[in-house]
Amino acid sequence: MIDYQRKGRDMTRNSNLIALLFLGAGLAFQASADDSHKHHATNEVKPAAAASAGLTEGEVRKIDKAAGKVTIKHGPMPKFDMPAMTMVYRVKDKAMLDQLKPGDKIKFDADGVGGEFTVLRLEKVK
Ligand SMILES: [Cu+2]
Repeated sequence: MIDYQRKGRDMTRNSNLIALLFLGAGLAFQASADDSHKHHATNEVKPAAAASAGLTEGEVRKIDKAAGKVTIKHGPMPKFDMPAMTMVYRVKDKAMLDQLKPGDKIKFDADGVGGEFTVLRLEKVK
């Protein structure tokens, strides 16, 4: 039992060492990576634009009801300084997904909730 615990600690230490070794390479990779989705990581909100931005147009691509997530191909979102793209959003309430199917045109409002982009409001466009 004691031997097992010691072995576990050594393995943890080795993992940390490996993580450190790769940290430099990781940073270099990030710097050169395509930054088209950079804004997603920073979760930056521009308060001045948020109030008047209104709803964003989008099209439902994929629905994951169990996870409470929806993939939306959306137009530009000035409030997040986000260009048009396809991305996954959480939904505030899983029931919001009941009325949706892939291909539906929608208008929606989203915000950063707990570090994740979350759809707060959503309506279908007829
Ligand atoms: Cu996006």
